[in-house]
Amino acid sequence: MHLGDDVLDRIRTEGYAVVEGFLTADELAAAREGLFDEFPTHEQYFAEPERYVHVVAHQFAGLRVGPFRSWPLTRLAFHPDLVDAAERFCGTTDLDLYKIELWAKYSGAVDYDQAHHRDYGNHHLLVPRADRRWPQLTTFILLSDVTEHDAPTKVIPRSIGDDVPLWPDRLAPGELHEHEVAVTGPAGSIFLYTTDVLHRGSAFTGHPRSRFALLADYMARGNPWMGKVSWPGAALHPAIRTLMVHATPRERHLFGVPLPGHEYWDEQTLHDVALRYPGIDLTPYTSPDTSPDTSP
Ligand SMILES: O=C(O)CCC(=O)C(=O)O
Repeated sequence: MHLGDDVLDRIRTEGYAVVEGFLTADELAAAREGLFDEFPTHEQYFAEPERYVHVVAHQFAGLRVGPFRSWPLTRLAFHPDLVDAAERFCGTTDLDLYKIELWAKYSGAVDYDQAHHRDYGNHHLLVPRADRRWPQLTTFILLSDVTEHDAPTKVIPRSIGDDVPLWPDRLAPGELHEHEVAVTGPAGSIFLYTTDVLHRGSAFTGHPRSRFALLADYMARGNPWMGKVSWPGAALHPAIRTLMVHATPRERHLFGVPLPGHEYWDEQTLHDVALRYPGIDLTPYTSPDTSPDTSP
């Protein structure tokens, strides 16, 4: 679903937006299939929780960095409507997809409750600018229905949160709970927010319950004081091979691969990259004039 300017305006004014029906039913079904290559389904987990203690050993045990084995799951992180929204929000097509994660939570074994915090704490070496220059757009694509009982993210609108000093990046447990809004919605919804916005993970309030989400975070490329994951550091992972073979030049560029027309591409690199990633179509990189415009 196209994310209109009204959605971007809400992110700018309130710090976040929740949009239902972002994914089509087919996109959601295909992604959920891939999700359950990585994590047990609700039914599998609750039938044998003792078999899956590793995914609930602590709050973050159900968090996995992408890309993933499943291409339909991985490609949600650069869904064309998400990339389009991120380009408009960050004011450039020269974007860095700086983190992809999958997060599975299951009720019962672990307390997912958190204090309110701002994500820039571990997405940024410094602090975000108050004038919102160099924004980081962070997102959760819900892969299961999330009600009040399903450990929804809770967010503090900017109208309240902006009065709280940027540092420290987190509040005391319980602080500002009276102002928080629960991010609920059916599977296929998207929650978008920025790294200077107060929010927190919350506990399940029912049992047995589960929550699944794919997280994808964007910023303008070339700002090394911000970021989180190193794609070159993950390059030996088989899922990176799948990504390199299936992605378009535009999609590869979100991970840092030079566009067609870049001086990196010459006879030697075309030959050796083809050896590294059998099946990759490098034809676009042989024709310099196909390079998309990346000006702001
Ligand atoms: O999982 C959530 O709902 C939010 C978690 C969160 O904010 C965090 O771990 O930084």
